[in-house]
Amino acid sequence: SHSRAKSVAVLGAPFSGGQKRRGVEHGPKVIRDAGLIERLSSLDYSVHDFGDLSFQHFEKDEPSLGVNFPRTVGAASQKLSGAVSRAIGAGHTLVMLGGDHSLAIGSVSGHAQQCPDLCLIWVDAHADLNTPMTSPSGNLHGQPVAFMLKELQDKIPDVPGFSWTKPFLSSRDLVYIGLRDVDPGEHHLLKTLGIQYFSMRDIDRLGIQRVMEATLDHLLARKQRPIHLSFDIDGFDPSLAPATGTPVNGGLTYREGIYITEEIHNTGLLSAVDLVEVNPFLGANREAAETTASLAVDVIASSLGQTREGAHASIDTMTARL
Ligand code: 6HN
Ligand code: MN
Ligand code: MN
Ligand code: MN
Repeated sequence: SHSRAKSVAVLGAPFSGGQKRRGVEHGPKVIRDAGLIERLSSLDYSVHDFGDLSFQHFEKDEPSLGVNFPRTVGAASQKLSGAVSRAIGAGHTLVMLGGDHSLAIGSVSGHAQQCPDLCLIWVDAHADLNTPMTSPSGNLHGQPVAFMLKELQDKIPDVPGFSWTKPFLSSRDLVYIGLRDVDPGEHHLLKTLGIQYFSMRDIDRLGIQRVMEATLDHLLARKQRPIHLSFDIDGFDPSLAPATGTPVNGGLTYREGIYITEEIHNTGLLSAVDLVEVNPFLGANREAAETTASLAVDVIASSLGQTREGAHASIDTMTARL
């Protein structure tokens, strides 16, 4: 008898309160409609679809300290954090479908509850590192990393809705890939904290192969530990991922994006992946939304072992099927 491959938990987070454009709460549905569950099943995972979380609605959620919808976002991330912690604790590899990127406060913290030594790879056009004080928009999807970093503990005020969480990640355990729209306050923090990042210019200069070698070396050379991949679909070029809220020209090619996820899979250490910021209301037409959702499925499948070169079952498995 052959042992079944690992199990994947799929968890939808239909949430948009981290920014102001409606539609991103439909991300989980369009990504499922693009065939996610079937694709993962065909990779020989046992897939546990936990469905979509439902989030508390706050009648009055006035901005506080310049932050928009603080209680709504805080409560959503708290709920997600618990669900992610339970799924990881039950032994699943977690796939979180957003929703906007503020959700990462919940998913990464829930993962860290089970795996305190995790490291974080953040693929994004943006650094999402603003503090409430540096944020140009007040939107929490531009701030999740700041809420995670121990080094920024003193820089985060007591925002209503966030008393449940405290910083849990060291800045040396984080690598960014794909940056090309970084706010001045974020750039200051990247430099003063010495965070490892590879901007699109760095990818132009080094090539994606050396970028991934350096990324994995930075995070894993000292010790092997679980990886959390937080993948914002706007890391891709808008020609590939048009249906997203804050597109920025000059993004990842399809091949660069898939190379990133293939290399992460090949470590054998991927423990959770977020796929966020797919907004089917945006983009020129319905096809734009479908293209973007289908790209999201490719990213997740590749993170979990789908290869471009193809694959075959082991001799043992083939004989067992005869
Ligand atoms: N995202 N840096 C801008 C802000 O509002 O802080 C944009 C953030 C975008 C966030 O794409 O997840
Ligand atoms: Mn982004
Ligand atoms: Mn900007
Ligand atoms: Mn983001």
